[in-house]
Amino acid sequence: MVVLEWILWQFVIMSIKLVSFVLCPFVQRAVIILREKGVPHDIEYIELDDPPEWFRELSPLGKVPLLLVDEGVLFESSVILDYLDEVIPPRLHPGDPLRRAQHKSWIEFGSGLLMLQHGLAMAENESLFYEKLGELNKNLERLLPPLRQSLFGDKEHFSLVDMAYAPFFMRQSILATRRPEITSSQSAEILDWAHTLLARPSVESSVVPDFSTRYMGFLQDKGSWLAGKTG
Ligand SMILES: N[C@@H](CCC(=O)N[C@@H](CS)C(=O)NCC(=O)O)C(=O)O
Repeated sequence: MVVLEWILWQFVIMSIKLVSFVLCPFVQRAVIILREKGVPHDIEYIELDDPPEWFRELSPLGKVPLLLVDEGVLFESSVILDYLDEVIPPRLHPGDPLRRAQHKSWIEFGSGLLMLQHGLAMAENESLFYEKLGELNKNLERLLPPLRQSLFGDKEHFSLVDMAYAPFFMRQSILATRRPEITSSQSAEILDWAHTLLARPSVESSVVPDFSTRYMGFLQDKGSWLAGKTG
């Protein structure tokens, strides 16, 4: 049944293009679901510092990701995840409405964590860096009750929450190559979840091969204390 639905879907949706900035964690969420579901797609990379005119016209918020589905334009990574999950079997979001809504809530929380992480990575001096690390770690602890209650983080079932958090954990591990306390200060449950997500093929292949170098180079150019620390 799932295979039949998938074949029918191929005839219904003709083309999918993802508009991306190469370092964007929100775009990465969309790449992961496209890979998980085996959906043929094109990716068009743009520079956010100097976006093309067609992007300015299409993107109401001026942000990536955009998902172009035939003539339709989708924006906001969580909406893109929902859409692709709805139209391409198998469904990964929980069937139970309350649980599904809880997953959506935690995806929103994950977006907030990505913004905190960006603030940490961009901190221009040591004291600001440690202030931001404290704030991020305090928020990360909020993940412990739902993880302990198995609301998400099930190793046997990859979920949209997993897809939403994998880009965050990938950046945590890269940043920790410069400041190991970024990950060593995290709880074992969170590290265990991160480890599982980062080993997933769809996650490993969701960024360009030289992603770490590009990410660190971007931070250096922006004057990040962490990225400049060891030269
Ligand atoms: N809430 C949005 C966030 C997307 C976002 O912040 N994208 C960044 C790049 S990672 C962007 O396009 N920034 C351009 C800008 O703010 O001008 C989502 O989940 O898709």
